[in-house]
Amino acid sequence: MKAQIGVVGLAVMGQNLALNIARNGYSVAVYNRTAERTKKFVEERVKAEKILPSYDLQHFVQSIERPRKIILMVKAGTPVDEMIEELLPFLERGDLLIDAGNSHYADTNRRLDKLSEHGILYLGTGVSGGEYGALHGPSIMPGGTLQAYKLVEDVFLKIAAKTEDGPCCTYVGNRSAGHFVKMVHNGIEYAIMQAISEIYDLMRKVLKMNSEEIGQVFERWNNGELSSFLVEITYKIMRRIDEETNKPLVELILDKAEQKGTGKWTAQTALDLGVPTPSLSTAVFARTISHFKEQREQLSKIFGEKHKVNADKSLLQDLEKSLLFAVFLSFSQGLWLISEASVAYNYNIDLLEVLRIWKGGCIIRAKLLDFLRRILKENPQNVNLLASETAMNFLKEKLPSVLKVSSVAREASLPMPVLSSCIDYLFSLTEENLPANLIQAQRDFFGAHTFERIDKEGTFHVEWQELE
Ligand code: NBP
Repeated sequence: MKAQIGVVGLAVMGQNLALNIARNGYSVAVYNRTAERTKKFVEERVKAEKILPSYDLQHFVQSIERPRKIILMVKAGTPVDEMIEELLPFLERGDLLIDAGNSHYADTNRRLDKLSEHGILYLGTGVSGGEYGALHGPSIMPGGTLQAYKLVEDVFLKIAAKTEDGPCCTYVGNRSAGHFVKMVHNGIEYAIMQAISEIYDLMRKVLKMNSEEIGQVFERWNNGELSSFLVEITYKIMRRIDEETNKPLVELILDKAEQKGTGKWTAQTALDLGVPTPSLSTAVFARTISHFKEQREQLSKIFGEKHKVNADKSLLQDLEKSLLFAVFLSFSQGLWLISEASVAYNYNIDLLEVLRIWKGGCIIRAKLLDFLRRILKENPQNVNLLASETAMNFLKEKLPSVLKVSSVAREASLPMPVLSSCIDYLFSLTEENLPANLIQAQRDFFGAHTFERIDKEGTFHVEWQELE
């Protein structure tokens, strides 16, 4: 008997995805570069599932029915290229490779072109939800040709998370559209995580709340408009007690945030495409700054006392609104980026569908997505959600609270990079006249870069200084 699908790479994601597929009734061939990992997986986790392990790549490929569908769940970067190189001699025209890791979208385009020369189909597929999602239902974002997607549509729809709006999987678009959308998903994830952390910081340092109290607030918020996976895990984190010390574990964790690259790629891409995503980008810098622990320790001594400000728990309702404000603007910046990329790269992405498949399974799933979809439905061509009156009213209603929180944070010398960037983003985009006229004059002064005028057509340059 041949397997209906194959999975290469049996680390956390690959194992759970293979089990998910098998538990949905498919037979799955599995292979991992290091045989030991495959053995352990089969011994410890496989029960009644139809999982066929292989310890030889040729045997693995030949154990899958044609046209073969093979999911790569290996580390992003060169491992994907190396795996493709190794698989290629055993593949036949019409077979399909699915890269389900967090590959850079430019790599996906390159691989797609190379494989198409060999008649091999390729789907760059974003998968979100961590190991739990991979096992119980992730959000799946496949991109490539529709023909390739159709070969695995039934599997993907079955294994994906389900919401009242259907399975959290859709054909995202052409070429690397799936990996692009997953990249921006992660960029938004960085910003929301940072915003939550900023609110937490103010609660503990200014409102002097302990982790248990903070957890209670996040739990309450999770029952309201802020209901989301990231708020849910935050209150659960607040409650976890370290067995050794009997202290809240979060208080014992070193404040250095790691990153694997998708947030940075989002920021780089936004700069390349000229789309403003300040909150997504600043969230990456916030992680970078967190790494300078020693310097921060030294400089905090030089700076002196902080956090002395009068504020009471009535600020909590302002914090809730501030977080909603930041989450909304993080999503809207990410969506604008996807929308511009869709045009620039001919992805043909349906943003409403993207928001629908983010509703379940993925890390940024949130109740707010229904509101975003409502706004987008008012005008599906809208690249910038702020153009909607509904969105603007939502933000303006939150603004007094946001400004209050920002002012308390400033007075306490507490950094809130994402919240601050969201305020400036809103104020900048709603400012008819920005001081960019002065920047243009400065550029022309020292570099003869020219400028346009508001009172007549054309490009102008003046001699600002006498050259000897
Ligand atoms: P890792 O990203 O840690 O990768 C480990 C896997 O890659 C192992 O199976 C390893 O095989 C294999 N591998 C490596 Br490393 N180099 C290889 C090579 N040159 N040839 C073949 N195989 C190679 O695993 P993961 O955390 O399961 O993530 C898999 C993908 O999914 C990544 O792209 C990741 O970014 C993405 N992702 C992860 C999560 C998550 O929560 N972890 C969530 C969403 C997406 P070995 O056993 O022989 O070393």
